Amino acid sequence: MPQFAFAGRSNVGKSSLINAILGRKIAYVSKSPGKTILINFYKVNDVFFIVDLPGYGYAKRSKSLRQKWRYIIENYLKNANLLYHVFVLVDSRHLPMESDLMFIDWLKFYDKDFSVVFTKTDKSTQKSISDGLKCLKDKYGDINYFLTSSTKKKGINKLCDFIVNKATL
Ligand SMILES: Nc1nc2c(ncn2[C@@H]2O[C@H](COP(=O)(O)OP(=O)(O)O)[C@@H](O)[C@H]2O)c(=O)[nH]1
Ligand SMILES: [Mg+2]
Repeated sequence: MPQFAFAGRSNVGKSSLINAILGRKIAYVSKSPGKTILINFYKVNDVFFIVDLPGYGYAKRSKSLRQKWRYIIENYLKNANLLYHVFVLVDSRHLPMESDLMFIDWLKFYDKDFSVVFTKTDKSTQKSISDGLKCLKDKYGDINYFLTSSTKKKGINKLCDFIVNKATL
């Protein structure tokens, strides 16, 4: 079955977004970020998998944990032939960070299709969103992107439609 992966810095709102997409509280919304480095797979209607990649860029994490993270993610990206698309979550209140750009560079290296998902737009401004978008476009050219708020349930349907379309193509 096709897989759709979600990645982003710890605390970016990944678990909340996955829960909003699934319409259920399955992914663990944490108070202390950066603890898990497991890849979670959620099967949706026997049609596709939502893949929850462990959060990156958590500064307080030890070096050995960061190395484990890298090993797990790179192995997954290298071997996941059924990975149709990767959603890279970026907090819409801030500019994309070095770790976001590094992750996108990896996706390009492994030749994976991706979209950027700006999260927490309910707490953001038009200016910071367009600044973030400009930063990404300057580096990667035209990119596919989504604007979402899990709390306000904004942009979730569009994202779901995109996934279902690709999954059933
Ligand atoms: N305002 C706002 N807060 C959010 C949104 N999504 C997540 N959060 C909050 O951001 C924090 C981290 O969320 P979580 O989903 O656990 O992020 P993860 O570490 O990337 O999985 C939590 O306190 C959430 O309540 C959103 O769309 N809007
Ligand atoms: Mg999480």
